[in-house]
Amino acid sequence: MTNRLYVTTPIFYVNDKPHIGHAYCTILADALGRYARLNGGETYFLTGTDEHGQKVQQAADKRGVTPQAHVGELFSAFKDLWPTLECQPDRFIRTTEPAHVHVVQRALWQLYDQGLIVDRTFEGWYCVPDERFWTEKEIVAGNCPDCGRPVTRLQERNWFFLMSQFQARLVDAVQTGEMAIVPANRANEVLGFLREPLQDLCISRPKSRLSWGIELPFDRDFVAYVWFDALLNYITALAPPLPAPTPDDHALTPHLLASPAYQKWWPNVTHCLGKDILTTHAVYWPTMLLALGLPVPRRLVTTGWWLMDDAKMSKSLGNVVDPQELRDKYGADVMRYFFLREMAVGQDANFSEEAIVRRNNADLANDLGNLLQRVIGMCVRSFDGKIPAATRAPSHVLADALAYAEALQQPDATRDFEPVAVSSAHARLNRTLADTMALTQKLNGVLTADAPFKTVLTDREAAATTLFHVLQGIVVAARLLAPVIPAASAEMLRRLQAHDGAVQPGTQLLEGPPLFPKHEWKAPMPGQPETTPPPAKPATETKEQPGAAQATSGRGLQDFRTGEFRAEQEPSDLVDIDTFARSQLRVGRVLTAEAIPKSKKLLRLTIDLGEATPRQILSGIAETMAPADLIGTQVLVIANLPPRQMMGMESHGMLLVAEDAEGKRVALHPARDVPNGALVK
Ligand code: ME8
Repeated sequence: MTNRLYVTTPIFYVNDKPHIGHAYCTILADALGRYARLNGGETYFLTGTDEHGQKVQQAADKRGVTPQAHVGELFSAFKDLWPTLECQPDRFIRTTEPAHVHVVQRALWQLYDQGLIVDRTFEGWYCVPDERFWTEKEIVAGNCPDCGRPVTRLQERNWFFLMSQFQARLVDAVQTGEMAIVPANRANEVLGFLREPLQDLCISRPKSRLSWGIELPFDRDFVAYVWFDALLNYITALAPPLPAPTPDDHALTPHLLASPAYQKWWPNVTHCLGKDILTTHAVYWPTMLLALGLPVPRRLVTTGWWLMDDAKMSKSLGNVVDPQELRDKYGADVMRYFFLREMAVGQDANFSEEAIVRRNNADLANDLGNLLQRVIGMCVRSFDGKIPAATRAPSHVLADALAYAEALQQPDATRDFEPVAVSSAHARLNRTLADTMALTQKLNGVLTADAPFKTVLTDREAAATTLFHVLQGIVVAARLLAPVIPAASAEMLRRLQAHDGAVQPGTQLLEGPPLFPKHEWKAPMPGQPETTPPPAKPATETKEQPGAAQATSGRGLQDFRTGEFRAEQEPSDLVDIDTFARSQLRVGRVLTAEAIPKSKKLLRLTIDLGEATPRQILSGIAETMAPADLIGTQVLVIANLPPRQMMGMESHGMLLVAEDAEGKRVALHPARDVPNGALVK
């Protein structure tokens, strides 16, 4: 794995203010960069604004200002937002910058010289909002297949990029992984698209129709199609500032190849993009590069959509959430954690403030913030606020947590486990976060099992040993979470006075207020019926027994321990072992999980049970478990039930769930990874 990462976001249209879809892309790219640096890499992070084209011109017209004035006022709404969300781009690019305009004009002129841009008269169906032509076959009942709005018949002379010439080469780049597309099912989508003959791409717009764009250097009646212009931003950022092309000097490629920044970063590029702009990035962009004699992008990370009530959040639908408001309410760290934990990269996820509050209260306030607060509190009460020394062998529970912390920090994956360095490098950040938070849960479990607050009265050294290691475990968690919650992580390390990733016995700990205040969920819209707040994960711990909730994971185990479970069994409930053995309970890994349209309860899962093909299993847990919580995890399944029809789909097995204290269903996982298909006995 190379230790360099050039990470980009799409450049955002400045037709309106930023919304959380934009914030998500930028936070994802920023976090990928921070993880790469955590893993010892060097990074370059590019974002910016897409300032030409019809959408922007229309937005300016609507406001009664020139496009120049419009973009000049609006680009800073994006540029200034990112630092407030702890995003640190190395370069913010605007497509109206002269350096970019010159790159685009040079690319156009070079391809024109090479005979790869030619003029043709063309007739087709045009979608005004999307600014693109569609073929007769592509349109759906007179409407744009992309946005669903009506298309108009248009005939005009235009300039075409001979994209079709690069079809075979592009298929090869996708099939061999030369251009990796993440997640892999998106690569299949692109290959499916490429099974049909690739059309040439209209890359000009007559000025009579649209004047707000970059003029074609060889035909002043036209401006460049906004996508041809916008995609080139990714290499403008690596080129030296080039002068406007002239008849004597108008190529692009030689300047790029001579640029040290291009040589350094281009081989390591990762473009983050939404699934709605996959074709432009996976087809137009690599063919443009191939035509220019340049390598295709190394990797495309394709993200899903944030949905509101199962519809895409978008400016045109008017259901957008303002990232600034969220930041003011919850803080950048909580927002970043929510976005990256709740959404499995590539899948859609439902956005709700209720879900933010749930994540904040359960994961950040309880599992992480409370843990820190409690351990420091114990050291203050029993060790003068100093870090105690570990002089004893750790208990089994502690040793298990320490081994887990070690495993998380390894550079390479094993057969059963992906450490943070690997899952984050593959952009599986929801996994990265779930795995890291599992460490905090284990550390909470250690406090419950070792009970240093009790043993300190009878065996001070044992208590000191536990506290030292738990403090050290928190340092590991804080470091591994730093790419996502940078401010809170830095504050944790400050309170623990940790340097170079280690705590030092004898050091004075610093106390402070809770890092993640709990929030109460209130219904958002005035006028809407008040929804009852679901209580946040119950704070079951008491002063005497902190962390009890984690260790006993609900009522079942506690009852079982006390023997009540067995005592309550009626003889008629008993099954003999042979009857039980006829149920095939197996372990499988969830490959995909998604909501089913029109169903509040069901999730559609595909689960690898170690068989030739993964099974489709429908499970009624959509109300209490998010797809991102399940994807990549191992679950328990009854594998020998007859197939069952639900919502017009077949379910080939049943997911085993248990109800929590509030009667909400949660999936069950094996205590550690086992081979897929393993029998539960
Ligand atoms: O497409 N959830 O810009 P854009 C998640 N200028 N992501 C969302 C989203 C949502 N609800 N809504 C939008 C453009 N996005 C071009 C890009 S790049 C050379 C040019 C994402 O401002 C969307 O998927 O319309 C896309 O990736 C990004 O926001 C930019 O959208």
